Amino acid sequence: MSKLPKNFLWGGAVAAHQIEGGWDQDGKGPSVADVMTVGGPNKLREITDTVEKDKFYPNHEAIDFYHHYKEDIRLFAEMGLKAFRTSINWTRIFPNGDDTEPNEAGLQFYDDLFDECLKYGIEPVITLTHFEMPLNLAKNYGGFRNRKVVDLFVRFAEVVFKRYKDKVKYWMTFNEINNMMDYSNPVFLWTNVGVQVKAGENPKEVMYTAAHHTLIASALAVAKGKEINPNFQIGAMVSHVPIYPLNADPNNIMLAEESMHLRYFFPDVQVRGKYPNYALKEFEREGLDIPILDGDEEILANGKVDYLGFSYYMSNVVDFNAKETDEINVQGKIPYQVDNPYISVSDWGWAIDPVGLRYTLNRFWDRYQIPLFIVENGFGAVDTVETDGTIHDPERIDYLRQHIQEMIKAVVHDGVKLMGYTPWGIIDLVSFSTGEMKKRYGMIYVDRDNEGNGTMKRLKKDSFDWYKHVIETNGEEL
Ligand code: BGP
Repeated sequence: MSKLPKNFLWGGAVAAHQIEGGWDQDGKGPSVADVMTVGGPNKLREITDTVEKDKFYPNHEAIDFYHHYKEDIRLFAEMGLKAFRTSINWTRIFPNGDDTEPNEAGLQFYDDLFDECLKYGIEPVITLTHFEMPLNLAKNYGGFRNRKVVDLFVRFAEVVFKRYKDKVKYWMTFNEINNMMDYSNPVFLWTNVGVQVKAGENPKEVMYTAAHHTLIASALAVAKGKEINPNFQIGAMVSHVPIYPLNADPNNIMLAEESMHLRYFFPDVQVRGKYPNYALKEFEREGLDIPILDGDEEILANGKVDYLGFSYYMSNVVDFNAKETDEINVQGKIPYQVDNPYISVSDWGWAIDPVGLRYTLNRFWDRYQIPLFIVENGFGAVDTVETDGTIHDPERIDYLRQHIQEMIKAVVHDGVKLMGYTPWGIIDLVSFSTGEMKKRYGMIYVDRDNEGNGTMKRLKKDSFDWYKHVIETNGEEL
C-alpha cells in the first residue's frame, strides 16, 4: 500500500487567546475572549461587558505562552512537529480594532514567534482570527453586523500579510466560521462575530447578516493576500460535525441531508464563491432581509479559498421522530438530535467516532475537490501527574491513533488529498467552551488549574513520545 506523502504536515494546533496570556501587555487591547469568565461542563461561559475586578478570566494568563514560547517551541521541535497552527491575536496588532496605526510591539511578538518556529523548520499555519475580535468593535460597532468591521478586518489582514509575507505561507481567515449557525448559543455569536442579539430581533436574520459580512471579509482577505504574495495558501476553517440519519428510514436520510446544510453553508460559499441555492431559498421563504450589496457576488467569486481546513471532534445523529429541540448546551445540540447507540462519548459528552473522520474527508473531497487540512482533532480529558512526574494518557493516545488510522485510509485507500494533521491543544490550554484547564488536550502538560494556580511548569505526557514516533515514521507505526 502506498504511504502518506513525504511533505505531509504533521503538527499541532492552538489559538492565541487560549495560550498566550499577557492579555493587556505591551499595548494589547481587550478582545471578546478577554471578557469571558469560567463556565463548567454543560454550562455556557458567561460574557461580561467589561473586565470586572472580582471575576476570574482564565484567558488573561492562560498558559503564559507569551513568555514561554521559546521553551514551548523547543518542545514542539523535539516532538518533530513540521507545522504549528496558532492565530494572531488581533488586539495585539490593533488594540481597539479601529486604531490609526498598528501596535509595533504586537507585530514584533509574532515576528519573534515565527522566527523561532522557522529556526526549527516548523511551518507556521496561521488563523487570522480565532475568536479574538477587539472588544471595542463588538461593543461599539455591533461586531460583524456592521459592514464597517469588514474594512477593519481586511486592514488587519493586510498589515499582517505584508509583515509576515516571507515567514508564513499557510493562512486561514476565520476559525470555525460556521459556529454562528448555532445562533441560539450566545457564546458563538459573540466569539465568532462580536454580535449580541437584541430583544425583538430575528436572531436568524442577525446571524445571516453577520455571516454575509464575515464571508465578504474572508473573500476580500483572500484576494488581498494573493495580491501580496501569490504563493500564499489561504484556507477556510470550519467546525465539522457530520450528521447521520438514525436509520434507513428515507425520512431520516432526507432529514440528515438537509441538516447537513448547517455544516456546508459556509464552506459552500468560501470554496465555490457563491451562495448555494438552498440558502437563497431559505432567505426568500423566511423573508430574511440580508444586506447583500451590488458587487458582493463578485467579491465572493474572487475570494475563493485554496484549501479547506476543518476541526473534527465528533458526529451527530438525527431522528425525525425525536422532538424538535432548541435546547442550548455547549455541544450545540441541533434540531432532532438523538444519541448514537453505536458509539461512546467522552466525559464532556462528545461522541467518539473515528470512522466519521474518514467519512468527512471523503464527503468534503467529493463535494469540493480542493486540498483538505485537518487543523483540529483531539481528546479533552482529565490528566493525573504521578508522584514521579509522569503522566499516562492512554485514552488520548487511543483516540488519536484511531483517528489517524481512519485519516490514513482516506488518503492512501480512498485518494483524498490531505495537506496535514494538526491535533488540537498540542500543549494544555484553556478550554474554549468551558474556560477550564482541567479539560486537557495536550501532549505537553502545563501545571495550572481551573482557579489559576500552578507553577506553569511544562511536563511531557506519554502521548508526547508516542506522537513523536508517529511523525518519525510518517504514520507507519501507530
Ligand atoms: C474548537 C475551537 C477551539 C477549541 C476546541 C476544543 O471548537 O476551535 O478553540 O477549544 O474546539 O473545544 P473545547 O476547548 O471547548 O473543549
